[in-house]
Amino acid sequence: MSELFGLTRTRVAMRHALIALDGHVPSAFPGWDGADAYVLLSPAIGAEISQLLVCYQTGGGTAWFPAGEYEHVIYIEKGDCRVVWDDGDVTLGAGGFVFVPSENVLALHGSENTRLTIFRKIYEPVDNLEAPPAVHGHAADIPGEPFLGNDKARLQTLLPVDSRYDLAVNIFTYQPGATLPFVETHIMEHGLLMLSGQGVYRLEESYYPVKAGDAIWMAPYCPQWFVAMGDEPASYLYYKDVHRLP
Ligand code: UGY
Ligand code: MN
Repeated sequence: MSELFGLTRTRVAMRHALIALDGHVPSAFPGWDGADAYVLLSPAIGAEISQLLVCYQTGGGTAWFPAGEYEHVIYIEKGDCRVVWDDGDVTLGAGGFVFVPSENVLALHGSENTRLTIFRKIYEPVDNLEAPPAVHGHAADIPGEPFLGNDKARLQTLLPVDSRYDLAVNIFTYQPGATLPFVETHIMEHGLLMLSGQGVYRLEESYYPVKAGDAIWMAPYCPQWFVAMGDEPASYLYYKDVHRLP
């Protein structure tokens, strides 16, 4: 229907955006092979960070990033990927994640039909604080903590809670009917990917039906709220900038 009548749930506003699957268009980057990149968020929309969805083609392929001021967090949604950087190497399956510090050449060798999300951010150093080391793990090994006491809304914190890291990447899982307990308004920015289920996201003054596959951008101070709806839990992966003075 969307092709016929020009309809989409995608909405791009000044301080938030909802990017639905039906509008995705791939970018081609030099040296990438067998991997389609969808740049869902970037400074071009007003965000501080970039959020890329990478889908590997038949036979698999390679995505890569040159060394520089950018740090990366990679989360494997489906399939598997060997992640190689200057002095590290890890093979991750679905639910696996890795943080790779800035100043590393990064190569992502994915197998056929692998889908992964990358958060790409300029690292913010702090005087007398050493740079954060690489870290990897699996979401299944990280317990979901009740959010503000609500065991129907659980938060998994993938990266160490350690002020050397200037970003957090979390997974929030809600049972049907569970909500963010209040409308949050905060200085931190979010880039978000709906991993499963569905619900309604409030972004500023608008309420959007959202479902697995959708990406969302919330600029700093974007009022935000969520309710999970339907028969299954809803979960989303999101980025947040942390541990740095304004
Ligand atoms: O960490 C957060 O700010 C989170 N509670 N925000 C959100 O889920 N929109
Ligand atoms: Mn928030």
